[in-house]
Amino acid sequence: MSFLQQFQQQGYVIIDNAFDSKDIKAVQDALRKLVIILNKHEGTPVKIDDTVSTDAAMLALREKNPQYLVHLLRTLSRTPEFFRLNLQPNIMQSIKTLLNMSADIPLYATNNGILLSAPYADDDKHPSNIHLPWHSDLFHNIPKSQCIQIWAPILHDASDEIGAIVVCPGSQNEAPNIQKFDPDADLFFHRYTISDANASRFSQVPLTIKLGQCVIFNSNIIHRSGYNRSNKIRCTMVGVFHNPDNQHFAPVSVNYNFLKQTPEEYYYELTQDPKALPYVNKTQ
Ligand SMILES: O=C(O)CCC(=O)C(=O)O
Ligand SMILES: [Fe+2]
Repeated sequence: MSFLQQFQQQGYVIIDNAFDSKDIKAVQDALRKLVIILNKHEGTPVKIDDTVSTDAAMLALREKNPQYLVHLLRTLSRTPEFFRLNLQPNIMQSIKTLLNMSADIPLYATNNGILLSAPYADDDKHPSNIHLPWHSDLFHNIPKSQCIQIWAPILHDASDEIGAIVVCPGSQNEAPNIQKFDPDADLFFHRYTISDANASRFSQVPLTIKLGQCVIFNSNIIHRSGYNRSNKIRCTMVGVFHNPDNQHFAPVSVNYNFLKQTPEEYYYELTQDPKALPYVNKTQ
């Protein structure tokens, strides 16, 4: 079966040697440096020397405050080291081939970032512990856009133990009809989900891929996070790429959520202007 046929039938393909190993190492080194910097600004730092793995350091910081992992994943997601890895030319080329785009049309990227998942705990719904239930990304996307997603591990191989992404091959045409909408669900953990009963009508395949491999998948395919049963942090790179040469395409604007102080709070701190008071203590 050709690359294109597999994508059309199964809804995903796995690319071998998708990344330059130097580029993966650069992201891993950047993550470690960011952990050390974050720890330096913590009032009572944890011990991080050469004998302490990046996982152990992240878990120790998370123990103090789960929000530290959110700080880390958001910071790493906007580093040049991450962008270089996320936008590897050969992955971009494969995406254009799968979207039947000519090479000179630029792709448009959304949702590009890093997800961190601590060892799985049933009751933990903090964004430092991403564990997504069965879903497709049809409604977490620019409506009707012609697009495609990537997924790759960047710290450890995506083993069964650490929780490889699980997909339902061939489900990409069914997913639009079976989404459940929960307006109260945290957007981070998906507002549109698919029931276990619907997912179990398909085979469920964990994509246990190695560091250096990358999955490209149809946004409509039914998938979920794997359970992280290890004592490590699962670190995943994701991204969605759109064909802008499509009548339904429209770019998005992004609202920033400020993790510490908001600009209005800072303005109030400096000026005590009462007009800004209603906006104080709104930090998410
Ligand atoms: O990495 C994960 O756990 C899930 C990622 C996912 O659902 C996605 O990339 O669309
Ligand atoms: Fe997803």
